[in-house]
Amino acid sequence: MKKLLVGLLVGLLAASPLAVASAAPQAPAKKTAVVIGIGEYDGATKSLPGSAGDAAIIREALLRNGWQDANIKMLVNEAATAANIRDAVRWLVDQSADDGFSVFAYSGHVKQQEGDQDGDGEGNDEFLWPRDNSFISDGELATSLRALRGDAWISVAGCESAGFDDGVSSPRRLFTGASQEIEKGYERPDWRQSVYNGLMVDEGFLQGKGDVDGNGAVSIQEAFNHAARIAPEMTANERLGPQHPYIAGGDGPEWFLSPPTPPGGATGDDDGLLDGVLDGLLGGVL
Ligand SMILES: [Ca+2]
Ligand SMILES: [Ca+2]
Ligand SMILES: [Ca+2]
Repeated sequence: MKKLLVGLLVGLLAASPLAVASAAPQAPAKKTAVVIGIGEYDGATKSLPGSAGDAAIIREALLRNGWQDANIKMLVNEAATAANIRDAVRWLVDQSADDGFSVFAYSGHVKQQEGDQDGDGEGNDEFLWPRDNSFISDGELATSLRALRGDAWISVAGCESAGFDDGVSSPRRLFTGASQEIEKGYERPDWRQSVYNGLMVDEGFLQGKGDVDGNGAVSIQEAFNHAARIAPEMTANERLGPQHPYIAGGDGPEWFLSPPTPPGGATGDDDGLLDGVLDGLLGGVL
């Protein structure tokens, strides 16, 4: 049975490009990302030792989980102007698809101001702090991110991170952040990373320390829980108080950057074989 299937598929695929398209029941989901890390600013704005490092480890985690380099837009330091950030968010929304997975990750300063500057009814507004010191409000960012189609993971590493979840989190949009809206977020200069991303992405994902259930795959929630457990005690003695990472949205118990192989393996049944063969062949052809 298995040999017959393979032979049939190879015949179909060789026939014509049209046959390839119609023979594929599901193309691999499109995965796109915007990763922003701002440690060096124009003017007198204080440098941050961890933001560029945050961007690098997030990129590494995405690459290890099937994101293509060409589909990860990196805006680090010099490149992270307000105009470029707005362009990148627009690009992310344009690229998003109902069956796709988008990631928006920010690491940098956050500005908080009273007085409902962006007119969304909040007493306090938070702003992304681009390297050219031209701020982007939480209201503007939330409006853009709410237009994302498909699944999305939004991650903010900064002070008052949770303040950016203004209707962003939803069943298909998982929002995580370094701190509650009334808290600061901290850096680990010795790691060249923030506390939050150092724990969540470097330790949680890349070093595998988040894999609490031991199934060999680290879910976003597992990596987050690793950070949420350790960050408050790591920052307990900070003058402005500890940080407690924030999470909201995302239907179901666990989200994976790339889903783990189901028990029994991908070749455990004929359906699995079919998908595996098609993915493999199409990967080579396209
Ligand atoms: Ca606002
Ligand atoms: Ca807000
Ligand atoms: Ca796991």
